[in-house]
Amino acid sequence: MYTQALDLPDNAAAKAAAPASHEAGPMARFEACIDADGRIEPQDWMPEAYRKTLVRQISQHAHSEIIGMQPEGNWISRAPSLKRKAILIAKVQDEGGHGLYLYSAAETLGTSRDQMLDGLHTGRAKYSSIFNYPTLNWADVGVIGWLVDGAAIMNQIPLCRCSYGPYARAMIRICKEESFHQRQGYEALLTMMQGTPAQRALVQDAVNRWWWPVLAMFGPPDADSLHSGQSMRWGIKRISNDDLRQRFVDATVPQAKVLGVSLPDPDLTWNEERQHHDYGAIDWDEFWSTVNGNGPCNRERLATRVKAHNDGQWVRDAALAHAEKQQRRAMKEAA
Ligand code: BYC
Repeated sequence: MYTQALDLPDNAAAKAAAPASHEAGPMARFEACIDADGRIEPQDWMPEAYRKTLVRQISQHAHSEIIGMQPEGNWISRAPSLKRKAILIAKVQDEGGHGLYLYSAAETLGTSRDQMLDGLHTGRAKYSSIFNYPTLNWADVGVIGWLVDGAAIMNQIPLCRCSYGPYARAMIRICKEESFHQRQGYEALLTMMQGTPAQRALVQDAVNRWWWPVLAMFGPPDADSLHSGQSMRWGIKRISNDDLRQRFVDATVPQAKVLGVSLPDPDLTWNEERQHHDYGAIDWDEFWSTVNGNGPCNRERLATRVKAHNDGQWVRDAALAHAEKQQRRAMKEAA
């Protein structure tokens, strides 16, 4: 359904194409590797700005995954059947796992997990705007799968070809899991749409509330996107915010038809000349207000996260004490 190719370039060939170390400085080798579509690995030299951009994007991404556990996690105890509960638990656990792969990928750039979490907990670091919206009814869980995970896959498949190796490799597994998430959401909604008029109304209500925040999730328009130009030159981002948004709209319109819901945009029409759908204006003031901490659930999300972290302190203390004990025992045996 979201079919940008997953083909990966031949890294050995790209590295071989880079000038040998005696011929060129590290910057020239880095640029040659990027130009040849190769992978930069943690031990390779890289410009500080490239490192900083990656830490920013990967840590924001990791924060989004773990904060993203909350809106759906709120429904685990209220899932309508054992089957739906089991699926939802697995999905929310997957999001936690994605956060862990991503923190690990960011750590290879020399920033510790503690530093990254401190940024999140003190409100200095960003996470995706979308997770600051509430999940008001059960259909919201299906709509998050269909639209939020659908948007995430659209954005993340190109990241499987990101120039930084550890991030690209983490994204391959994440995208496979996101694909399951998207399908389970769509299937849950199809089931509700075959139910009672009240169930259909819940789905339509959820679609009406999530549609515009999901479109904003791809980030500001290209003309206002601070980082896109440089990130695309470095092969971190492969497709611009607006192009991904357009691909998402084009992929989602037929899915909405099959589902039997309307999308809440009177300006949504097929443009024969462009061979794409036109769509209405996104409320960027609302987006920036949410990104800057004033969305409907920002304070609640952050407070829940900080509390979970503090409540888990004893687990980290116990794990450290256990590791120290094992190390002492190993040293005693070796002596
Ligand atoms: N929300 O120059 P731009 C998931 C910020 S998790 C908040 O275009 P860039 C899932 C941006 O950070 C989904 N902030 O930036 C989990 C920048 O601010 P800073 C998360 C946003 O980096 C659980 C400023 O706006 N996905 O799928 O080139 C359950 C200017 O933007 C947002 C990722 O993180 C936003 N929506 O492009 C279900 C994917 N958009 O840093 C699902 C990886 C923009 O200068 N990230 N900003 O302070 C990316 O692909 C890119 O970072 C973005 C932004 C497309 C998000």
